[in-house]
Amino acid sequence: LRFGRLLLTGAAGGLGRELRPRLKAYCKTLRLSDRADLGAQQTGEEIRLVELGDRAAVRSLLEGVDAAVHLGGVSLEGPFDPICEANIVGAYNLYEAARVNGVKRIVFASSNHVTGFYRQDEVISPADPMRPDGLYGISKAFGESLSRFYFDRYGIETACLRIGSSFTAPKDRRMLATWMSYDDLERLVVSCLTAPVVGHSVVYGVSANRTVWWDNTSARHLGYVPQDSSEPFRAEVEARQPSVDVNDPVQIYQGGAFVRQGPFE
Ligand code: 15L
Repeated sequence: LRFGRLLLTGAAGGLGRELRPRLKAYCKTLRLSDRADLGAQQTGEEIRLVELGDRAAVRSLLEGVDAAVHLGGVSLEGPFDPICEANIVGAYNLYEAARVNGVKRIVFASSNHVTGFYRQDEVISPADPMRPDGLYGISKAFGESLSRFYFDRYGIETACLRIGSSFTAPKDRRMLATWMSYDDLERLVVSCLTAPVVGHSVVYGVSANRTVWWDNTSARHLGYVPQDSSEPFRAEVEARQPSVDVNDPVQIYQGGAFVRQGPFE
């Protein structure tokens, strides 16, 4: 047990549900928040139904918290207003709440869609300029900039996780490169919570796959060593998706299907 109280936002989402039981091992109390139903409160849990756009509610959500894992928000490409409310206003509310309540470390779920307009034949690193592939990616880019400011100005440490595709298994050829197992997700989040120094770091959330688009060398101080790989799924994925259309933007760019969505007005 390293923490008295940890906060997990977005606890009802796909990754929140995975991390909920896993993070309990690292804290006395796990505070869980979401706008959606979180089910029954288990021993060692505190459940809070909170809209990230509600500044006062988010402020009290971070009271008495040692560190936060911020997964909350819209997780897909879509119209601007909901993304703005949850991901842009919501991220601001969260960092202001961290500042006011003295929370010193945040693990922020960013996304590979911050750099989704790089090509699948390029290997990039967190040092490369952002190339968001839509409004969702732009909102995550905002979160990365915001957290950098809160580190430079107020000393609040953040690890920005540019999560690839964290599902039970890779679903298509793209995910052979972008896949991160749930066990590696846990390893990454725990590394970021427990590393002696995080500062402001950006790391791609990906397993040790054979096909590599992202170079995490600059984040080695976090101590994240992925143990899983998409390789055992390759034969099955390639059989299901036998050919790749090299002229299709979905197969040209790292962001996949996200790159050709919208406009929404
Ligand atoms: C994301 O950011 C989404 O939240 C997730 O549902 C996946 O689509 C993932 O990216 C991906 O790029 O595969």
